[in-house]
Amino acid sequence: VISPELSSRPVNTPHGSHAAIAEISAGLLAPRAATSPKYLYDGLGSKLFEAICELPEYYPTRTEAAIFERHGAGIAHAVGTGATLIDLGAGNCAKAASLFPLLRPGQYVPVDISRDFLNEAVLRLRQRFPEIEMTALGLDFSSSFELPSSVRAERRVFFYPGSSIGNFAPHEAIAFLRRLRANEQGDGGLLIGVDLIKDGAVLDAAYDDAIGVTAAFNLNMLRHLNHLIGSDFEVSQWQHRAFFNAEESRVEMHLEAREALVVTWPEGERHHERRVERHFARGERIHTEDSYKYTRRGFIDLLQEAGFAATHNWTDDAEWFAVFHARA
Ligand code: AVJ
Repeated sequence: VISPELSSRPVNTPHGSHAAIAEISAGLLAPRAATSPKYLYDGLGSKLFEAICELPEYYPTRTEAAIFERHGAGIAHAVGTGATLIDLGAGNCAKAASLFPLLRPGQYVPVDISRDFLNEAVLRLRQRFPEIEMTALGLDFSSSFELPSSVRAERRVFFYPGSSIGNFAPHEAIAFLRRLRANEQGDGGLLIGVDLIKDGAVLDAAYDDAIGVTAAFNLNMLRHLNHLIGSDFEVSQWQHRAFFNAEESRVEMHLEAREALVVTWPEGERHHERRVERHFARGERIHTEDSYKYTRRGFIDLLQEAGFAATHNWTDDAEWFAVFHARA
């Protein structure tokens, strides 16, 4: 299912790639420890995120689905049928699949860092839609990516739902969208879901739900890091924190040390026996995710900065979420 040139990328350790290990290690050693939110998504993390999308507090998934439901005809008219639909962060592919009857893509290209999870989803999807050519790509598209030649060049429409764009700071989002525009080659487009600024209490609850699914999702990153870099995080020593930071217009997620503690991991490939030590004071945090929120006007401006000209957008009655379509 995963194209061979991408599935055989070098992974030289039993755990993560060297680049990932170096990135994680540097982030943990920084004075304000931080990790990339992409490490939230191992197999269990992807399942916990699916569960988050079912929570009453987590409004983005269902609000976005309602927008697609209500404005489907207008959205399909803007996007056009027969496109090469490139689904960034496809996960279980459910969102794109619900649009297939409307958009009738010529080729479907789901891309996700959680490769095995994606593979399973695509196996099921092929049985439901045998008429659609599917090319699954198990890769991390956040830094840089080149689409293999198996992805059709004509009418590339990038589908980036769920406000995943919120994981980028605005200047990074502009750079990322510029790259998409370059890959899209002029005759395609971008269909993107964006979470809007709203009452802080609604945002706080969405990222700190009553039954603790988001807490489990955040804490699971520690297990994933232990697997990737051989660290010895003890999950019970950490606590989930999430809150809306209005000045920065973002929800922040952190893991907070419940007590003074030490985490260690192997120094590098040549020094398996030497371990790096990172001391955390009680209350000290690891910043694990930012989720930026926009106004509709603010996101149109951002799309224009990224070089997109014609844009349409659709929203729900409460204006909690918006879907944008943009062309070069
Ligand atoms: C997948 C990045 C859109 O920011 O809302 C959900 C991830 N984090 N709950 C988001 C997430 C905590 C989600 N994105």
